[in-house]
Amino acid sequence: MNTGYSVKIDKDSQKFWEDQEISKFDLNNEKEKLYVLEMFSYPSGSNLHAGHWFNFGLVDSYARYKKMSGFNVFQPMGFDAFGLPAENYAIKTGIHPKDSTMKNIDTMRLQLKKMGALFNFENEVVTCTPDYYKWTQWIFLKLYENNLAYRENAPVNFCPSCNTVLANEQVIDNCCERCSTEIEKKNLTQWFFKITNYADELVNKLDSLDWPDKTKSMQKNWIGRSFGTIVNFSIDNSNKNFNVFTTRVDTLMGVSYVVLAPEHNLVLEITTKDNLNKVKNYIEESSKQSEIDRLSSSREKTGVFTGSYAIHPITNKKIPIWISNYVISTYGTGAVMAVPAHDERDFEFATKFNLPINKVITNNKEDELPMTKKGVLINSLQFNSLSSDEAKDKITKYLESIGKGSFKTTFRLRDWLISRQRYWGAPIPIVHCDDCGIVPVPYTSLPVELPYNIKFNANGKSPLEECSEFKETTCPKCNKKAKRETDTLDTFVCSSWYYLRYVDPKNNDAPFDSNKVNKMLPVDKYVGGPEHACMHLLYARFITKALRDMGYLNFDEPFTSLTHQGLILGPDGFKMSKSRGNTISPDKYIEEYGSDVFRVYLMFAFTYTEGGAWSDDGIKSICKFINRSERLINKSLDILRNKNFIFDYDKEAHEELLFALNTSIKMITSDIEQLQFNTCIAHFMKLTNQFSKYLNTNKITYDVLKDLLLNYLKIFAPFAPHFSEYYFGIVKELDNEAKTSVFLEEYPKADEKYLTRDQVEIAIQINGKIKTKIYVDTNSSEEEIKNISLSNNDIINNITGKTIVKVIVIQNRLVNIVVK
Ligand code: ANZ
Ligand code: ZN
Repeated sequence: MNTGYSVKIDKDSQKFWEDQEISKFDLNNEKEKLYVLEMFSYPSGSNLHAGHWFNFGLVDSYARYKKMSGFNVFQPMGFDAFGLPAENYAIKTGIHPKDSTMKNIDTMRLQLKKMGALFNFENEVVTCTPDYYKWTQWIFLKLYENNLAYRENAPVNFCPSCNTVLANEQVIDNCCERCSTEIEKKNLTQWFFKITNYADELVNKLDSLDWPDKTKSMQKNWIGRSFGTIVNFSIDNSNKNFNVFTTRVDTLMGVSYVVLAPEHNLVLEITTKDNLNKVKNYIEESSKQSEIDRLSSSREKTGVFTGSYAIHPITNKKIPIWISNYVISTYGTGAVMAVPAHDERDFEFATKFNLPINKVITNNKEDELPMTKKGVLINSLQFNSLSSDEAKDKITKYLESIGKGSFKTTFRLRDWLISRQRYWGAPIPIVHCDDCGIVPVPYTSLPVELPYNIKFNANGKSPLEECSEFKETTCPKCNKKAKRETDTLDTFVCSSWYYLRYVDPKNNDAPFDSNKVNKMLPVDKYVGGPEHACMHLLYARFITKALRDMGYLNFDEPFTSLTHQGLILGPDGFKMSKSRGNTISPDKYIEEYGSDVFRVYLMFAFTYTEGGAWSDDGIKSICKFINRSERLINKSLDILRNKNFIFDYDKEAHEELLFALNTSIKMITSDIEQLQFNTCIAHFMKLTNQFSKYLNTNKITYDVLKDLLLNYLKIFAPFAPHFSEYYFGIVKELDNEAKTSVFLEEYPKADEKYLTRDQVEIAIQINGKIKTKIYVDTNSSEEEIKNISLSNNDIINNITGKTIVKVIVIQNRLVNIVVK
């Protein structure tokens, strides 16, 4: 009976899993929990493509393996459903974002189900539904209550094409992350989350995470912590003073000028009359440049002298104050002390404007920097013999003692800008009252629902701003007429806590039950794209820590282990996208070959963390492999059914097989932990060959073969779930056992005792005559071989009563025992 693996098997297995509730998650299960999570996706109009399959399907194999290894696996799925694309689509087509989004979700959900993954759909969350965003708003209010949300007028990034502000994290090379339009700086009143309160912990805890090093270092650099010193300079002939931030206070004695950012609030006050025009023009000019531009090292340094001087806090010497665009106003204190012999930017600037170049000595020797060759040595004897760190410490403490400085840690990270002037997002639950000011919407009035009837237009204003039904309200405090906040929340706020809601998605009284969440979290294996390093992954960590500090959570980090899947590109080498027309739909492959062939092909053809350009070159050979495996299974089944077939048990062949089987298990279980699916499949192919070689020996017993077949199917089950489930059922029928799922079986464990098969046959002679043969490990020592030989029963029988004169061991060949 050879049915041939087909779509029918896919359907049967899926139905079986559904009937048996194989994916059903029970929080109270005694087994150790394992939370496997794939970053949820945006329900876009295009169907699931090969890339989604690569991401979701392969992680499902890992989850299935973990389930078989004894874990209570939780693998939920949901949709990140708010966002600009649906709104832009509405402007273009008139189709309401809610309608298009919900329709897309329905399609995607169906496609995900067809994948046959063990997702916990009962725990699904959809971020654009009021029963979810009610709690997103609740989180906003909690942050507000705890001084972690605030409103401020600030220069922000504005994308003229998306017509909305962007968080710093959404600006890439001064362009909008989404549409690549160059951003503009605008002064606007916006809402922020105080992520900077957590900057220190966000850096410190990174080390404890099992995340790709590159991602950790990207996040670390983004947070950009610097340990340094604040130094206070007073201004000559004035009662004013200013601070600089430096990470090299050990070079303080070499300062030859100071630079303020053009936006620094002292600039106009201290500029002398003769320099005022020049300075004003310069300020005007730099306001047009982007930060990125200004910080770029290749950019020629420009600047102007203010005419004023600062007083060095230790030497009391006068040093000129310049302004330059290489100093940015939003970092440190917006002012720097310049030490051209030790800092390249300062050196370039000093050379261009003919400013003095001084150098200092630490460790009794000069820096090896090329600039120091030009510098004039400043003798600061009290610090010369110290190391750079000792000098920093000593100088800062001295400055502290004279009230001129202090230790200071500075971060590059800015607060998270969370308000967006768009419709399709969770409304910010705030009311503006003329009398009471900013009034939070009471918790009992949540959710603040998005109105459905709305006009979409591209005039740059938020549709909510023009919707009086939504905007006009009463003040929760004084009951007078008031206006709702019309900004909505950045969708990254929605996705910063969805992994918590999954555990308790139907809770109507709270975003989640803390007990449940504390039991299931943190996520044990998180899988998603590397592009989230400085956005989602940072925001989610912040929200977790903030909720922890409010007492809702008892863990510090949401995702202990993270893997980035590679990207499956279109055949043209570009990212798959509908507009490029290079998406690969899995459907036709699944119909032609079955979903497991497609899954195994993705595993085998690409490295999970690397991905690559799509090609279906090898899919036929994977199909052939599955057919071969199937023939092997069917041949075994035939042999097993035909019970009176006479087999002659061969211990040696059996041992060889056990070695092959256990080595495969060992390799596969270690590789799948690393999500190295391609090598898992390679090991399994090898096992298939050995199995079939073994079957051809015809030296086999019923029990050995049945056991082997069951193990073979269990090993393959996570990788080819439908196929293995089907044949597992058939093997069970042999002895009229009830059909149970292979996924309720324990994943085979490698038995160490079969793992040392690199053995050689050695003849044991007594006085030159062969008495018996034994197997020993190839790497056994002479002493070991001697001991094994002498404890062999045959040999003992032959030598009892005799005296051993000597034992000659010829490694890997023979042992000769000389007796008399
Ligand atoms: C004197 C000095 C001497 C510096 C030296 C460096 C080397 P990180 O590590 O990125 O924190 N700096 C401070 N504020 C700045 C601003 N707003 N715009 C541009 N540059 C600024 O860099 C800290 C160093 O960057 C500080 O230490 C300061 O220059 C400069 F041999 O002070 B340093
Ligand atoms: Zn009021």
